[in-house]
Amino acid sequence: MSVLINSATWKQLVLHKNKLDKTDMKTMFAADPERFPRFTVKQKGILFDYSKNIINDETIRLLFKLADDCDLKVKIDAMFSGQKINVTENRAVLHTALRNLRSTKITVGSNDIMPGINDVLSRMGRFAESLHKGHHQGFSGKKINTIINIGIGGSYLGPAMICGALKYYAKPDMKIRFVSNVDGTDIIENLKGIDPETTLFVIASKTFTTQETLTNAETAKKWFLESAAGKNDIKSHFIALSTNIDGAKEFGIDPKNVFGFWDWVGGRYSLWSAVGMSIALYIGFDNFASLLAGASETDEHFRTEPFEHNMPVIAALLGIWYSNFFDARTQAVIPYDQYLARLPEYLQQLDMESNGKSVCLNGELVDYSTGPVIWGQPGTSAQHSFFQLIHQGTQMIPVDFIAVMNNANKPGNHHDILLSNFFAQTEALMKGRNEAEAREELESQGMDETEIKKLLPHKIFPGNKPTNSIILDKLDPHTLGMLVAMYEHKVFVQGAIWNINSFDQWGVELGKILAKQILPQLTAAEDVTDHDSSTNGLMNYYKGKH
Ligand code: G6Q
Repeated sequence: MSVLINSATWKQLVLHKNKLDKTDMKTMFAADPERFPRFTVKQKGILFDYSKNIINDETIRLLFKLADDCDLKVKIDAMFSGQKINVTENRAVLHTALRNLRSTKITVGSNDIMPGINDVLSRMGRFAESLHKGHHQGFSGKKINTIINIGIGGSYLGPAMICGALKYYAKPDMKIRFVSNVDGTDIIENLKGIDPETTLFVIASKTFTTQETLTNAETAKKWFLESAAGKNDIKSHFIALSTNIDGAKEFGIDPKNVFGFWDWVGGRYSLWSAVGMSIALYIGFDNFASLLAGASETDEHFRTEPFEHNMPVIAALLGIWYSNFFDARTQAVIPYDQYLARLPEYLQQLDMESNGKSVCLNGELVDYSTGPVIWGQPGTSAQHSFFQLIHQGTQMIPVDFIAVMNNANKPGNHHDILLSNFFAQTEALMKGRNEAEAREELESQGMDETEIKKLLPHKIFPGNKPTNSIILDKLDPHTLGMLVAMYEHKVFVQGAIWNINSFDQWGVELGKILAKQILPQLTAAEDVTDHDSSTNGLMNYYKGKH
């Protein structure tokens, strides 16, 4: 049995959960009018209400004790100070340094990394400004007005989510598209209607070896050369964001247009690095800097606030509470803001690639659940599809509800309708509807007893479904930076408690290797015989038919 589940605190949490099973949130709310202020944390621009969870003071006390038992504070300091906490890759984890806008010294080994970070940031700022002012032009002298970001995984999801969320802040006339999938449809469809004279291709790849990205980049280069310009024009239409400067040069990108970063920036944590260039080009460098400043504010909050007021710590511990003590296997994130439509998809990678692990730092297999499945869609649309299962299905699904107070677009009373749904859903999930309430409703419709008896079981909602309500004052770059960093640190805390490495991704690396082995066999003349019979059969079927 692992140290974690054998610990006194873990065992106390198991017993405590059994006690809480005898009551419900509705009863706890009725007994305590102060429950909302007691279980709410405010950080400038964000309110985090966790009162609609199956918790009481004792739960929180035990969860904080669990965090202490796991040396959470020490682990937080280790990350921020550049210790090599990514032990399987022997790397520091310092995406927080990328937004250390006060430039306090941070070292990796004996090197202060801040001068390098600041140098890339100012190069990014200069490039973005020169493009926006029309100094950096396309080969025919026209202003660039279209960005095509080519990248996958961490070199795609962060920038795509942020650009979608901050569309309101886009530079006038600037368009952005993202190509990630190696399926040729992705690039072909995204090149439709694009003018090569006014398009900048941003090739984002930490390693600059990723098959999908390089294939798409080559196709883009071919299209660019065929449709217009000469080889010499590549330098004004292709830039690279990468730690592999030589790889980018080899592709043909002008070294002046390669923006570097470092191995201590994990792919899924890279939007704050040069990988954020597409964001800066789309919304302006000042807004990108505000995004960093927002994240930096959450970093300070996370590093310095006691656990009682620490949003990422509380969010993480609640997740542990449900994953490990209620056997909740998934967690939904529902933004009630259309601009945040891609947040769940971004969080899927952040959380599932980080904590989808089953081996502890000491190499032993875990004997408890780790990262849950993360999923979601924007509300209110989601209410009309999968909410049924959250209300009345057999699984417990904790939900993060996210709303924006001052929405940018408020035709008529859309925003009040939107938010009334937000409040109604969290309340309904908590309260449910008991038999008496369901009966009353049916009786008020004039139904006879036989019909009521038939329908009643279907009309009862168990309730007691946990939700967090996160309300942003405004969806601006600063607040978005705060929110995203909050989720990053939540994932970190859970990894720290589960004693896993949240910063490697050997599963992703395996996929990269396997596909490369199979590719040559698809074009070879002879039948494939060296795999299992299913894989051989499928590959030979494909070879014979295409
Ligand atoms: C993220 C992962 C992975 C990575 C992609 C793209 O943490 O490592 O999603 O971002 O595989 O890798 P490159 O940026 O190296 O092309």
